[in-house]
Amino acid sequence: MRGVSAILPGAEDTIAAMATPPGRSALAVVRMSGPRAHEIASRLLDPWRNAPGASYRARLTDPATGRVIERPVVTPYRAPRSYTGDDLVELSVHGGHVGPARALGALLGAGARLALPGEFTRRAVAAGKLDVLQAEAIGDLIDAESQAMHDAALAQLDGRLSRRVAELREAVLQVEAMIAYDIDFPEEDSGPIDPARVTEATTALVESLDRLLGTAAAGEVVRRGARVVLAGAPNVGKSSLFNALVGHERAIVTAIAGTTRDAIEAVVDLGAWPVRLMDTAGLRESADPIEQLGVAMTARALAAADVVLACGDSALSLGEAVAAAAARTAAPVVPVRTKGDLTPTSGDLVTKSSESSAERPIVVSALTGAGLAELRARLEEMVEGKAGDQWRDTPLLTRERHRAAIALARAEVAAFQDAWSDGDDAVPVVIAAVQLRAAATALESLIGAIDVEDVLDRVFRTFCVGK
Ligand SMILES: Nc1nc2c(ncn2[C@@H]2O[C@H](COP(=O)(O)OP(=O)(O)OP(=O)(O)O)[C@@H](O)[C@H]2O)c(=O)[nH]1
Ligand SMILES: [Mg+2]
Repeated sequence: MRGVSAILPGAEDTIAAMATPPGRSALAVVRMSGPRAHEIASRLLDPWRNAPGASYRARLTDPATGRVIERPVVTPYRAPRSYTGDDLVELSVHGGHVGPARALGALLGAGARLALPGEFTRRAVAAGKLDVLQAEAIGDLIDAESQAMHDAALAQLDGRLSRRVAELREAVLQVEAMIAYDIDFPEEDSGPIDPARVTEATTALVESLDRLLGTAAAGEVVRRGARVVLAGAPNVGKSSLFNALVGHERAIVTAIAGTTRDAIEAVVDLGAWPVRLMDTAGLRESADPIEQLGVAMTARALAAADVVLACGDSALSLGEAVAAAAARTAAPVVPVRTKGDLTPTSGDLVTKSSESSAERPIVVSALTGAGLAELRARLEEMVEGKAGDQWRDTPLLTRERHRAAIALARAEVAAFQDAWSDGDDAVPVVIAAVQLRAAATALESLIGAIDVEDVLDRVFRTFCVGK
């Protein structure tokens, strides 16, 4: 199951790169991997000790001049016990613009080649150290913008999703094995396997695939953040509330109705969740073509929202905002009563006992900050609700590539099931079996158990050099 058997282009090269970004820092890491890594290190480092796992201090010399150019801490790794599976040397040097570049230059001058983006990790995949899902997880760990994404990536690196996909693939293979008799002896009435057992197994398989597909919504929220849209009539204080939630004056605020013309986005962290907060143009009929475009944009933002904050500064405008938002979105709408410092709210906000907490407006003031904590808490709750609560315990589909492969496998298994349950005059079992094979292949492409160069190219294109 593990490993990609393809011979990697340039696999015989010894590659080197900085593993940390350039700039002022206490330390920087330069690494080198490949068949000549130890030989090159032995020529440049004094002393050179090939004792895996033991770091030591050394002098690094310039191959051209023989002069000492750095004082790195050296960590040698011996194949296959390294990140890439090849011989590998890590140099921990002083940070800054010059030292790391000179160290890397020395390695390149002595025969190493500059690594391509993601080439270290790609070698790890080729060596069977990681499967493709785990390699993607490493990219996600680096790119994570929220704790939730980081947690999901760690779980994926741990192999949680890989194991689930492998189990599903195993289940497909089992169904293939069950129908093998019918393929070999099509004349026989029924094989040693009761057809009902095949139906049972495929039904369970479709259910499992559906469950995994069901995590894609949470995965999407985890990856790109929940879209929370502020909407309401002009001048009710949407931009002021937006600024208060973002923490600085991001959007223009004036007493003139129709100030905001564009949808403005800012990312805020809400507990573990990333939230893309969006301020919009006030909803109203307008003859001004610019404002009309803004209102159309608001409508699009509402349609794509995960949660809507319907804002109003009076009971009337709030009611209208809720109705206008609900007409334009399928997302849950939270009523937010703005400018709570101005109007006494007790009169029009007496809550009916029948109102659930989800319907009760949250009273806020962008001016005093009152109610903001409650609003954040409610938002966090709603985002959790959108993402589902099972996501911490089950593997999560965080990429479209994952979702598409599982959806394809599901469609193929379902098509097989249809053909199978149609009985005698149905599609011959040999043909139906092609669908099972396609399902298995879709699952295999996810973990990279088969040669899928284009999949690998796509996965590694976005990596940084040095990973
Ligand atoms: N007293 C008080 N005034 C507020 C509050 N929030 C907003 N305002 C005032 O209300 C007016 C409109 O505020 P904005 O935030 O620009 O309102 P908006 O909903 O974004 O308006 P448009 O962009 O025109 O749709 C400004 O004069 C703000 O100072 C608040 O919490 N308390
Ligand atoms: Mg505004």
